[in-house]
Amino acid sequence: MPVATLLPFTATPSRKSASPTSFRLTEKFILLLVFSGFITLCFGAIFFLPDSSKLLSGVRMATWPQKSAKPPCTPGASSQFEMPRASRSVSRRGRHLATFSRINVLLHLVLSFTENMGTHSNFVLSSTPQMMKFAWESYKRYAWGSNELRPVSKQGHSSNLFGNIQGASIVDALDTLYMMEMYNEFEDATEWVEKNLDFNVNGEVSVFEVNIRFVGGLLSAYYLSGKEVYRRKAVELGEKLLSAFKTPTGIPWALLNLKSGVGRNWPWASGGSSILAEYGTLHLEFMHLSKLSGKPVFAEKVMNIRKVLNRLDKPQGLYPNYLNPNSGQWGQHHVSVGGLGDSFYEYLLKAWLMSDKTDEEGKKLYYEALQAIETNLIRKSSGGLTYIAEWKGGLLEHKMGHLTCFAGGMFALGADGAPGDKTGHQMELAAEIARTCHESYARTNLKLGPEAFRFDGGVEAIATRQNEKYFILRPEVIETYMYMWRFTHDPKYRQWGWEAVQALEQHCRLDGGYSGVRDVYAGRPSHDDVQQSFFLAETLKYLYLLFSDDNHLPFEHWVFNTEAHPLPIIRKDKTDKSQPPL
Ligand code: DMJ
Repeated sequence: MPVATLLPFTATPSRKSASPTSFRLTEKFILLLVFSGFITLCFGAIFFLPDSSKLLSGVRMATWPQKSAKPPCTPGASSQFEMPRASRSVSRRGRHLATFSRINVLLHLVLSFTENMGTHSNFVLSSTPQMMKFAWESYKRYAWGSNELRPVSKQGHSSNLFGNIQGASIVDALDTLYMMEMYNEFEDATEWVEKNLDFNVNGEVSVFEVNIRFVGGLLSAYYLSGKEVYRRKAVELGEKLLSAFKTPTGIPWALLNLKSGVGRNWPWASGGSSILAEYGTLHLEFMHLSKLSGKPVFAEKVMNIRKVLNRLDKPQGLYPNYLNPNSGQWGQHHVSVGGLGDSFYEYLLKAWLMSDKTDEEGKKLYYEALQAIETNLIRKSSGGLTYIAEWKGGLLEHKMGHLTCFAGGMFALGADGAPGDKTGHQMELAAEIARTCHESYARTNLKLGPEAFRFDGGVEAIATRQNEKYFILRPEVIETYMYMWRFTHDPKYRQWGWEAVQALEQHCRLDGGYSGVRDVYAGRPSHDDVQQSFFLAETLKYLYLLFSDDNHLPFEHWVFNTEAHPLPIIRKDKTDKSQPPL
């Protein structure tokens, strides 16, 4: 029986979602949009009308087909979403016409928005699949089978994270395609996975990245579609990753050669250490691998990580980012809720939720860690912005990463179970973090968030170092908006998501796909030429969920891994024979 029939993809249909009418933008916001539409229209007309008015209609109609949430199911029908001929000719006509394409996308957004003001959330909801279609079709046209797309040079791209495994964007996108009802594209992806996804390759991979993107993506695709190939591939890859745990403590290596089974750590990591956010972000996927394979070994490996951590003293109750897998001792005392630490905390909370709230140890560890973070790391700026600093041997660095912005969503997700009547307090903290992260976007020229922003030297929520000003299509801020929307239904979170959609369309969308930008404070974007696989897995999925009904992938049935791949809650009901003993 297909697994999907066992798992509610949506919750009880009777549950009312936030109605579109509950979303009322301020008049100021509407006026601003109408005004920007007018300016855009004038700008486009001045520069481009002499070329051809047909070009305008070609780009508009083909790029943003109206009301086409569900793609036709006939083979080859996806061609209606291909870049139109007009648009391809645009790509050959240099910088001005590339600008033209972006301007017209924005123009269409503005005009469509004003036409659809009454059903704004529905409009944005139907826009995000169009963004996904464009990202997917671009990847398919220029980089099919590669790990990622280079949208400027229009070719494939592979970072060293995946060794010689191919197709990261395909596997990362599977569940987003499925939930957006892009079934033709999902079938293309399935065919590629069946024929080409190969883990018997000689190359060194990041255990963490391969786990969250490939194992997580395959597991979700299996649970959503019920296709056996995804279960088989997830277990096959999980078995290969087991070699990473061959260390004296069982704390896994960061890097693993999939062919030889030899592991090692990042050369830059303090004292040859493994990284908290890497070895601490295997739990959800490995528990599901045990469930789906009937082999307890996966669960045993991740439960052992807990045991090792439980034996160690924590400075001020905090978890340092570095742990030596040979000695079992902490490395440098650097603590962060952003890079190097982030998803370890997320997985403590989600381990408890995914276990149907039976994993009491996960719960206890999460709320204790959160208390230590609040005491030692969370501060308020003189301008009233709450932020999460980094801790280096007892000294605070007043910097917050874009990665850290996921914490708003995590605090909100965990607020309900908070001990000692702290639910309200944790929701307030979550809202404060969301506000600060929104400010980090609002205080830039491009209205996209920098990689890291600071609260010192007279600035607040602004990047001051050149190497922290980039934006690589990361999802964390939108992820937090999505959780905040689901738990509060405060319309500002959808407004903020809409602002992000506009900025992405205006500055990141090129005629060859979506690209990150090098400096969010620059007058004009300089593109980094990478469409990250997590843009399809996370950024677009969280945007879609932000504007969806709450009963779409409801939290009472699903937990998202750190790459936004939904995994079902493992029910404690012992009569469920599909659950092997762990
Ligand atoms: C994703 O791969 C995951 O969210 C991970 O936990 C860290 N960040 C990237 C996207 O920013």
